[in-house]
Amino acid sequence: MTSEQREFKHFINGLFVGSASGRSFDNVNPVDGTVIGRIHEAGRAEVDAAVAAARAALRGPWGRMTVQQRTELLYKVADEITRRFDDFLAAEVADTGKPVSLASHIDIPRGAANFKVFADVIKNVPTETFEMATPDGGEALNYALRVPRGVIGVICPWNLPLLLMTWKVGPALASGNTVVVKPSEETPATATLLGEVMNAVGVPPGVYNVVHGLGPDSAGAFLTAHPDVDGITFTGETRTGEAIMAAAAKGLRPVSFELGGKNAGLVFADADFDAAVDGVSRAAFANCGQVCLGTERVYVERPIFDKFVAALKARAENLKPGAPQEAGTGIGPLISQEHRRKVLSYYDKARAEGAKVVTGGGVPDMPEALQAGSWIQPTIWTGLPETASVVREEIFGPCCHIAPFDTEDEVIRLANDTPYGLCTTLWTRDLGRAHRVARQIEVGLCWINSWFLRDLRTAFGGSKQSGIGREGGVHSLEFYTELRNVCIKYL
Ligand code: NAD
Ligand code: 6OD
Repeated sequence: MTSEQREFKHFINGLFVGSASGRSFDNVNPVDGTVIGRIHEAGRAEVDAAVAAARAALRGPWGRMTVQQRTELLYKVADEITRRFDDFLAAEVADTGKPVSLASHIDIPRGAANFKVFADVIKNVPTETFEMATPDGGEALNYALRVPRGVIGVICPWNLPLLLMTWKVGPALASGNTVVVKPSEETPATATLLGEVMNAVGVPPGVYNVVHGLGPDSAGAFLTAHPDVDGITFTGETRTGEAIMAAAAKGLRPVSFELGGKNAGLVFADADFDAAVDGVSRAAFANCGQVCLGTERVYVERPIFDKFVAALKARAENLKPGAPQEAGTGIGPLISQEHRRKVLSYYDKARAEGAKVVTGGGVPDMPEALQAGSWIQPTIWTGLPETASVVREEIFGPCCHIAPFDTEDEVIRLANDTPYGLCTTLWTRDLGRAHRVARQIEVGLCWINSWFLRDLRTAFGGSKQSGIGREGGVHSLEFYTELRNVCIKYL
């Protein structure tokens, strides 16, 4: 990537534009702490311009396209992401520091797939039709038209930047909306690159817009409070969701929220032991623990508790921290020094609250060239009460607390004792138990003998404070479209 490409401008109405205020901030590589770019910070002027462009595009050629024409364009978007796979990979890895092996298998392919999946969904979704009798003895036909909601504000986090952004932009555009995306301030690159893709394949100007900046008093807040935004879809922290919901209340704009979690992994003594260790290890440590679906609370049935703790410890200690491109790198850095300070504060709290530190608990020794990166050790604790802060609060780092349990009822109660409700993983060979427990766990997603395995046509979202609404397959259309009832009287 050239140095010029690492000046991140906004993408508004098909053009890359800087901020009128001249304000910008650093783009930092979490691997070694170097500044690798400048990010323009949008003020109200840029947000206004992006929303105006999105509104105009709705009324322009985009709004007049047939579903067939729109979906053909989205297929081209997916193909162009795939053609520029290496550019997207380099951009994502530079921003996040995640291992190339991870980004090349998950983030970039899913970024492309999200456009194809939702193009197919929108082509195949039926709407209802009813014939009705009329009071004068005649008949009328009622049918539903599925229409786009309008201009959608898309606010994204930094942990899976392209994947989570396209997970929203894909269905939004497939449904005929236009979007203004506010990527995380930590990860501007792939959203910007997607602007080039949109232009290359002929998506009309104004359909896809990007404004960079921070949250409060910056691009995020300006966008979510903008009166001409018709709906807001957001992935991020629960507390940020509260602020966005307050902003959306003015003008009664609907929201779709994917929020935080404190997910439990339940390991029964009859589980396939190696599969459970492997699954919990991935759920706790993949992407350096920065996955909303990750497991930070593990409950293991007492007869296999000690053996499980030892096996997970071995897995954690086997994860080699290293540069993203190095073969054998098992874990990357956290996204930033600021996030590392937060995670390390929980490592301190765990000790202060009396945890036994099974492994980790600090910062790894790194070669000199990488010492300014935000590296952290995968960490396992045992011995804490359920009231401890690291057992209750989302940390979003490569860490988990493991506690023993004795009965099915007990572990269901423990798993549900949280204000969050995103997901659970359940490890057992007993099919009856699997169904029984899945029914009683208060979450949006329950994995049995697996993790992060999902058909994109299925519903995704969280219960309780982990989200509002569901996205995925046709479920996304509940937010991105409205049904207009048309009633025509036969004459
Ligand atoms: P965050 O809430 O700090 O930031 C997310 C986005 O919101 C960023 O773009 C940020 O600039 C913006 N923002 C912040 N304050 C805002 C405001 N007042 N108004 C408008 N926009 C604002 O989250 P993060 O740190 O980027 O991501 C980590 C969090 O995201 C974790 O809590 C994690 O669980 C959650 N997450 C959830 C899911 C899910 O599917 N449920 C997926 C990924 C991440
Ligand atoms: O796979 C998905 O569609 C999805 N929304 C994953 C979320 C991961 C959270 O970090």
